[in-house]
Amino acid sequence: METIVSHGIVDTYMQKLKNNLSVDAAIVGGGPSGLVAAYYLAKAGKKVALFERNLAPGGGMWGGAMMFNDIIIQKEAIHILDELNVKYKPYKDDLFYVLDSVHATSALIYAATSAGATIFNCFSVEDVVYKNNEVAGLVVNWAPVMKERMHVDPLMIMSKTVLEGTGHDCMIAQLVARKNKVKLNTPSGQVEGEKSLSIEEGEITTVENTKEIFPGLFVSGMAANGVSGSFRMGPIFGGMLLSGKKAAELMLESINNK
Ligand code: 48F
Repeated sequence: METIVSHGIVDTYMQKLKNNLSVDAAIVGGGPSGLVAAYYLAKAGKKVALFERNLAPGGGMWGGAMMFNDIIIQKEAIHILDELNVKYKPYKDDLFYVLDSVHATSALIYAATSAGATIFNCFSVEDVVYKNNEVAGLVVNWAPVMKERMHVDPLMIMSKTVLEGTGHDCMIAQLVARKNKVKLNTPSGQVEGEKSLSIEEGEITTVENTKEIFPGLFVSGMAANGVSGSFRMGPIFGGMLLSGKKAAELMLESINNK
């Protein structure tokens, strides 16, 4: 019995990993924007692998605001919740809706994986594969290896498109610009850095700033505003969902043209 259990896990896990060494879309970060992008890309029939360094994907969505575990979504993003079968309650004249953040976060994870995306948790993305002046994949390692700063070499995941969805730090965009001394598709050519909180503007610009910032590298969610120098917005998540959907649409176009 013990041997069967161990064999079952090792055999299927290795098969899953081998199947995802070359993908259409590699997503860094399992926050709401990354999860929604994973859902739409997988639904369109693409091979999608999402890498999340924490044990639980979901990023900043689980905790609501100051651990009051409810979040707000505006009506513009409700169609995404309906499609993903996420429950919500109207609030304030049907312009805003309230969601239980634990239900909503687990629903996004369930929707992405049910559509066929594979999530690798406890994986830290430490670099990108850079070929012919394009981002061509990810360099990954076990998150505890990175945390312990162990000197262990990584593995590579090749991908037609990469999504930077790491949230406030936008660490993938930072390292692509710094290490390769290249200009990103931003006003200064570098990561502009996030501004303080302003909900209305931040929610709009997070969708506007969702784009391809370097050949092969797309950006979504809070990282989109961090890269392009716009505002944070706190515990409202409609922009994150709309950004994930837009990222998937842009990536699909790019994948289909390759
Ligand atoms: O920050 P995060 O939730 O991403 P998001 O989709 O959503 C932002 C909102 O949660 C919130 C907000 C709403 O208005 O402002 O902050 O932009 O999730 C980012 C995920 O990326 C993971 C991190 O653990 C988190 O779950 N992550 C960050 N760096 C890496 C990573 C890395 N190098 N490798 C793997 N995962």
